[in-house]
Amino acid sequence: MRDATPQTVYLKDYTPPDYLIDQVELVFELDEQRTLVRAGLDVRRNPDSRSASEALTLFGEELLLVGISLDGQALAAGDYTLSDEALTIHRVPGDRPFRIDIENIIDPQANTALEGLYLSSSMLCTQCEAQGFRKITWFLDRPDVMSRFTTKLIADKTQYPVLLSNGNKIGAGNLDGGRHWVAWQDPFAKPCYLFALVAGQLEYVADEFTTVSGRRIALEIFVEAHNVDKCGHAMQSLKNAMRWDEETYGLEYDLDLYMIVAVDHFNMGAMENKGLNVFNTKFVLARPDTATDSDYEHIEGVIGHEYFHNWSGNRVTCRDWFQLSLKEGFTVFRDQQFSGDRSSPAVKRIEDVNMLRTRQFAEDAGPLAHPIRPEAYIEINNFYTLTVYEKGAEVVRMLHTLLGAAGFRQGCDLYFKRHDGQAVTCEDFVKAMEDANGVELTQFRRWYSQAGTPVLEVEQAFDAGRLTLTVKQSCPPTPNQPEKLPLHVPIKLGFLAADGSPARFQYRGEFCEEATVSLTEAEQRFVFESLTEKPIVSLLRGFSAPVTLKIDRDPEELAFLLSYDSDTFNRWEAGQQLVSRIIFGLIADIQAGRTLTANPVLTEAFRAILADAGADLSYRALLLSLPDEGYLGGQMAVVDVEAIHQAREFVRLSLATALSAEFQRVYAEHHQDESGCFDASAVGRRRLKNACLSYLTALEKPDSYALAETQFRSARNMTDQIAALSAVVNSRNPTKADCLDSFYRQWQREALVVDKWFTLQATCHMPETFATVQSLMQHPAFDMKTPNRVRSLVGAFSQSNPLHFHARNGDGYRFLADRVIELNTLNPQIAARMVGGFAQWRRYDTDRQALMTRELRRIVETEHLSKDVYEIASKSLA
Ligand code: B3K
Ligand code: ZN
Repeated sequence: MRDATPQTVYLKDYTPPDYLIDQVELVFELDEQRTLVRAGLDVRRNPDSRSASEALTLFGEELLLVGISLDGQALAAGDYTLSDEALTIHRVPGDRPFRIDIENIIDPQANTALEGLYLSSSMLCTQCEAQGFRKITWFLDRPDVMSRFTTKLIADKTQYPVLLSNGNKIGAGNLDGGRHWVAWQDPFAKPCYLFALVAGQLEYVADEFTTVSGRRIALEIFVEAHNVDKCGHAMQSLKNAMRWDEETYGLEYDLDLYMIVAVDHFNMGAMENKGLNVFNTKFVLARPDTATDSDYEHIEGVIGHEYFHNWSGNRVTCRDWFQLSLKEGFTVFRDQQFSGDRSSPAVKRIEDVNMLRTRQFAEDAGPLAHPIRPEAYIEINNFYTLTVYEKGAEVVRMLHTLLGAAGFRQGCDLYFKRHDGQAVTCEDFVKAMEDANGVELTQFRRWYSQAGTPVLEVEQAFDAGRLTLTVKQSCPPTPNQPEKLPLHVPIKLGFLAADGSPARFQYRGEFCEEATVSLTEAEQRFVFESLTEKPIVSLLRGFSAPVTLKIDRDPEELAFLLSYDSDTFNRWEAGQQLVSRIIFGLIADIQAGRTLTANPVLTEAFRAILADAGADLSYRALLLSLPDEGYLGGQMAVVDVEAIHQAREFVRLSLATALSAEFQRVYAEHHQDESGCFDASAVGRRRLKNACLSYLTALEKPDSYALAETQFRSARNMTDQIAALSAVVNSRNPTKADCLDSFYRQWQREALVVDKWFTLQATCHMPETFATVQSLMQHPAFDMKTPNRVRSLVGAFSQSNPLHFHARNGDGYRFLADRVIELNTLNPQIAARMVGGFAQWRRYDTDRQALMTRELRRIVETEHLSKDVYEIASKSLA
């Protein structure tokens, strides 16, 4: 049990800060176990304060106080009160600015939560978002307090030759005892969550970027010496992002220096600290032989994301943490646009929607559902969710769809101009969109406050050249929101003629081939005229809204759309619907004990895809992909993990059997060594070929074993090597143990590749997987203090291996609960993420429900439970 019930924070309770801190002068005497922090704060009463109190309360946790003074006068013990979470000075001047000086000690080595100042390998680094600065010193740790920071770092020169902080370097020098100092100044006022420092033995790769107005910006990427050869792609990605933001949003970089530091121990992907991004190594390091094509894309995406935050997040920041989606949803939308422009917009959109529907829709349908602007939290770190990020991005995308690219850009221009240097709200963002476009978005605002995934049910009627679509919208109840109001939903649509060509139609008097209609009522009719024949409708093109679409279609109609829809998203979607429908039929057969038979409509559709010589090979690989087991489970009233797996494997095997010659031909046609080549066609060839390999593996035949083993042994790039190893591991290939062993020996010094080795085994569908996972926990390379490693084994098993995690005997559940309890004391944020594996317990049969809730209760009853774990576990049970 927790020691005390943790408090809930509510959006409705927001009040402006009573004090502001204009300037901060920080001095750090850095040491692994005993870092001394001196903070000088220039404080004044906030003219907008609503309180009459004379006290000043600063947040602080896990700090050892050395001394405190007000305007140079040391305070006595009776002048202030110290608690576990705050320092309150009873009386401070209300009528004039004053100065607070604090001295305190922190222990970075003991900090395994990786929040505040901590040790990663041998370097010191910080993570302050959301509320980590209070673990460095006492402060008004809230995003609406923005200050100018000056930071002086003092450390041993041999152990910490590189000393970095935000902004520009303003001085450096040597001190006695082998120590040195470096001072930094950030000219931009910022909330303390954007503060950062890094100290260590780091090498760096340098480049430069000339901005549109001709300013030269120094770019530096800092890594440990053995990683210097893996920074090229990150640097190029940074330059691409800088140019793209100028061209697409007219936004230019503002400091003279942009630094990125890659660290091994990091709770999430990366952090946008002003001028000094700190990154998980996973999103920086890449070399063709160590990183896959997807890794290359993710690196570019995350580098872009953090860079784009410089405007959407840093120059204009959030008033409070309930507004998180203001910066995250918007910035995810920006990074999605960027990645689409850099590769294939069609493929990028499908990948994003696939993830949203598989994972965010599940969150929206479960006990942790919340609106993109939540109304209450216990631990804000638990709200860095798929809903706030990915659904948040969909909401911004809908504004883009409704206002058009030009209108959206005008709205953004106004938003940045109006709010530069301010801490604002989601409301301010929508208001800027309205004002810049002269439109009214009252109903649209409900997307910010209403949780849950809306369902659209569509019926069609055709008569004398006129098609009527009747659309009903509803939204299932979510925690604390039993009733839902109709939302403003943009529906992009088009029609196909019998020969597959686009059918022209008239909508509201205008002739067109595609239209975006606005659904605003609970039930609404849309009429389309001047059609020469009854068309096939293509609805929700590009996935124009984050909703579940229900429309009656037979398999032939889906196959038709899969062949002809000109909308790349809907073409892929038709294939997914077709396969899903067949899989659900097979699941019913399995549950009723009937024999399974292959579906000829699907075989012929896949034959056509394999025969197609279309240019975008990555897209073709996606057309061949089967819906994820998690996505299929999300559509079942009671998830039957075994039947889903069996049915999906049956489809894979039947397709492989019926089309083995085609799969072999396409494989051979595209299998060539193009290591180091990352243009769209080389990446596409690898994707398509490896998709074929995966089907051929299902045949469990000596020649497919040989094909996988040969590719594994001869591969010179990680994409091909890991795809082949996956084929070997997910089959009865006799060389499995040997391949796994040789892969480990080859890559044991590359942490990120070793992570892949763990993940591959944790997500394997073969029967021995759980025993393997248990023995991997004892592997010398496994470490509970390294989040990437925990995610690669514990996270991968519990979140990406439904078949084995949900094993009937409950072993998987007990395993996860044990890990959560272990992590709770080491790293609450990571522990809370892992509890997520239980959140969907209501979706399973009663036996599994009982097993999962037992483990959740065991977690809730653990002594010294962190706020993070308590919130997720108790809300999951509620
Ligand atoms: N803003 C950070 C996330 C911080 C998470 C704190 N628990 C990374 C990002 O979204 O860019
Ligand atoms: Zn972000």
